[in-house]
Amino acid sequence: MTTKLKSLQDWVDSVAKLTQPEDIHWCNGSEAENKRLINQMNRSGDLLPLNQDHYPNCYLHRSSPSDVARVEHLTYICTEDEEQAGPNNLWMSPADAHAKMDAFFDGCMQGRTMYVIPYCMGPLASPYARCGVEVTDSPYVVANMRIMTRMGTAALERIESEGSFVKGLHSIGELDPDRRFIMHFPEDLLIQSFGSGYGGNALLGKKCHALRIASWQARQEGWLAEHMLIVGLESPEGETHYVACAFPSACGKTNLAMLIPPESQAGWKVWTLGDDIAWLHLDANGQLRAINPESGYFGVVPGTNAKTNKNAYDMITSETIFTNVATTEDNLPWWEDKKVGSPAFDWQGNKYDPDTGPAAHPNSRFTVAATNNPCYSELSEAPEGVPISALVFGGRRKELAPLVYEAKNWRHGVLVGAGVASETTAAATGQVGVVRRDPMAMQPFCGYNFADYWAHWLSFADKSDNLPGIFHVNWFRQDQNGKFLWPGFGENLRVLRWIIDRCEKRVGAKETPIGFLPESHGIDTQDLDLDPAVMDALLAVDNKQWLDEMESVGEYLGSFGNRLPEELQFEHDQVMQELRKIS
Ligand code: SAT
Ligand code: MN
Repeated sequence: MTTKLKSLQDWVDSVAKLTQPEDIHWCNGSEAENKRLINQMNRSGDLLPLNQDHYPNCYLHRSSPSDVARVEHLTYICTEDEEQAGPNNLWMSPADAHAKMDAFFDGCMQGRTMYVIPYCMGPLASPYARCGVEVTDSPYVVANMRIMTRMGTAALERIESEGSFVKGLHSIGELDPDRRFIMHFPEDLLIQSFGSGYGGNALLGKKCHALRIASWQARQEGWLAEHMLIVGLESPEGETHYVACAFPSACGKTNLAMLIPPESQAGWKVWTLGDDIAWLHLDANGQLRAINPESGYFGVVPGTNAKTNKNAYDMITSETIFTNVATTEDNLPWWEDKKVGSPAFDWQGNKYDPDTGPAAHPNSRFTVAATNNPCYSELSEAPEGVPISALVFGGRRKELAPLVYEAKNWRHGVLVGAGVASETTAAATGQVGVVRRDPMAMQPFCGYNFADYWAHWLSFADKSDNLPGIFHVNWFRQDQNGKFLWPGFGENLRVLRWIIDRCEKRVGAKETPIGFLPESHGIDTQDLDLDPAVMDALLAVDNKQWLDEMESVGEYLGSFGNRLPEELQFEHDQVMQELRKIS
């Protein structure tokens, strides 16, 4: 197979000339092609079949031990003007980056097959979808891209009719951390990734395209590409509201997207549209609508059990690629907090020894089709997406941030999003558990200067008077002994119900300098064994602490210099003034 689109054929030819593969395979996305690849990977050891009686069509991939997470310190935005990338990104000039990458790619696919993967991010019939082509020498990437995107012939047809696409060149190279870079050239809609086979570094449709490149395109075209799950909440009366929530990696987006209403919330239903990325557009009526550009989940495995997320637990018992989990004597996948079985081999395939750390890697992952999810929403395929009632920001904060609060208006909401901070997780290499600024949960993913990104967000206030409410939640507040104050998981529905009630103007709220908080009985705590004093603690706003926090937010915003939108500075000044008034 080849293509009738000359620009695509020329690009593939030039890549082949540089990388010198033994052969070239254009992926059509068919079942037969997938079977062939899986069989081939079973022979090469890239994939190990798991116990097929209990986990039919499930496979395990073991990464190279130093290739288990995104590498933010090796991820660059390469624009002609450094200011375009902003202080939130590492920057390299396109000329320097090309020189470096060309040297890496030179001859790197000798003896290997080069796979050409045409893919579509978003429903194939959606005007909001965007296409790309990833060229890779990793069959594991092909198998994952087939689950995570609409990949193959139909995508190629759309590309050929549109004539434009994002180019992604990927090679695992030698999986050497010292010869690894993830480069983005947003001005050329180009991604180049070398030396890693892992998730966000290698599945280029995901973070590289659907967030870094797409956020750049979205600014030019007037929409938003965000690190958000999309979930539909259907009330017992049959009314469904859709919310989109931005949390940093490994902070429970997949769990929230697949939430199971607890018994006390009988009659509620939850429908998943996406667990990681949302593309948001204003429609002709000024209604913000969301599509999920992905078609599968690349979720964190540890912690998934029949209690925390039964939907996910059941979903990953078939047709799933596991990466870096442990295995039992019976060759079942195993991970920390699975609650059944015990590990015989760790994620590297060594005999399990508790002294060497967890059996499954803390960032071990499952890749599974969205349609495997028991609460998959059919509207995931709707070309026009779903209407969004609320946008929710959040992070992992032991203290300070209350369980939930609502921004005073859109512009203040942009400040709330810009001020998000969270404790770091195992999703990226580096220290875990340190608080860092993660505006809109986009710190690792915004493809341009945050100052311009906030200006773009602010500009929506002029485009519609029908924008969703903006909220902030924190499921992770702890007491002095490190115990979580809020039960989380399914019980988070109680907080989402308050959010919907606010959007529908059905409940009052308490005004504070940081925004609107629930009144004392605003959140339904019936049947929840929660001391009222704990609820008070969860909804407390400590003025002194918040003054310190907002000062630190101010310093952070200040680091963007005179590019920072005045309106954002104004919102910040307003909150500071109100906090000072009370203190
Ligand atoms: O590795 S990924 O970027 O795909 C997952 C994540 O960090 O959210
Ligand atoms: Mn993510």
